Amino acid sequence: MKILVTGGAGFIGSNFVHYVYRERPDWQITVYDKLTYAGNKANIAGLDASRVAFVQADICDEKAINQAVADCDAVVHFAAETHNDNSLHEAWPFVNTNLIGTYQILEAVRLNKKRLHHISTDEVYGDLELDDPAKFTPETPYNPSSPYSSTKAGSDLLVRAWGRSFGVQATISNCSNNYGPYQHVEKFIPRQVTEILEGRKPKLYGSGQNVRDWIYTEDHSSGVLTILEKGKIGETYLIGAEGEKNNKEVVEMILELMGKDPADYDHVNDRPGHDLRYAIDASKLKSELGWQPKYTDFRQGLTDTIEWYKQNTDWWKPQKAETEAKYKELGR
Ligand code: NAD
Ligand code: TDX
Repeated sequence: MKILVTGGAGFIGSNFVHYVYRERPDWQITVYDKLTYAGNKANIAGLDASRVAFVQADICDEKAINQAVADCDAVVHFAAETHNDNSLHEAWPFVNTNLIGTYQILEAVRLNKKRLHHISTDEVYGDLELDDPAKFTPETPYNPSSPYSSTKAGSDLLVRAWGRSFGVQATISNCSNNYGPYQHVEKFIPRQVTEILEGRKPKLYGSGQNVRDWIYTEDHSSGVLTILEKGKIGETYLIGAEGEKNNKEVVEMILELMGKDPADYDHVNDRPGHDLRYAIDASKLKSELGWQPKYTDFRQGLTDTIEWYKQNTDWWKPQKAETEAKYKELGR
């Protein structure tokens, strides 16, 4: 088996590469990544070059993606612009990569008759009220809020249409908020941990009542591998680990685990259009494909993640000042 992993030098993509490298020792992996500000070759350093190849290219580059797809058995498509705050500031890279890039991948898998697994997000479903007993299911209507989530929703719809109209052999997964090693410091948990490590206070948007459904990234990887191997073509699976927490609780837990006063954080400007709550019902993936998350102790996962950022300052320091300068411009 030879897989092409787009966005394999980013946070979730690189964790997936490490996972497959370990779990499927006879597979060949090609990482295809443009290395935007969010991509880092160091994320996949130390892997045997006879098993893991790297191509630096853009998924919007028709010729390059076609060549790479022709040379593999299956594509796992992680590459995307992924940060909501950036999408509110400048939407074009999101429209370009998430929509046009996914279109180019669909055309390449159609021409070369390859299997595709498309990675998406729970944000395509919009948000839930805090007291809503319902969670997102594969039947929930799409209702995205931000330029980021609307372009991810559009990419999912392209995949569905290419499946129905052209017989492209594709599956889709929509996962909840990931955390773990190699996550860019622009995202919520790494931002707070590294703010504390640099001697500043965590920054909570608005009241902090917004709920995210946290999953340790290795559980996302095992879900994706399960769908790639056992998923039914044309189906959508939701991946989540029943990890609902509001942002205030998470900030307080980070402070406590780092030996600080849990009340010692700043309230900053809220994100415009800020989704209130996400929650995933992953029962289809569990009952039909037998998947189960392993890392469901959030406190332990957070402890390990904090430790990783403490041990890997060389990895995150180069991104930190520029990221905070961008936030300063946005008043967040
Ligand atoms: P990330 O921003 O950390 O990494 C994205 C990667 O894609 C980077 O390596 C970047 O260089 C690459 N990339 C961006 N544009 C590209 C292009 N035009 N051509 C080639 N490569 C390009 O993202 P992430 O958080 O790891 O997310 C990966 C995927 O998972 C995305 O599709 C995202 O929508 C989805 N997802 C993320 C989460 C989450 O919590 N982070 C949750 C659910 C789904
Ligand atoms: O400094 C912050 N303070 C804060 O309160 C930051 C950066 C965020 N937040 C809040 C906003 C959200 O409610 O924390 C929550 C999580 O924020 P992000 O890490 O930006 O994630 P989110 O917007 O929920 O989207 C994430 O999950 C779904 C990923 O970035 C997406 O790529 C994924 O699709």
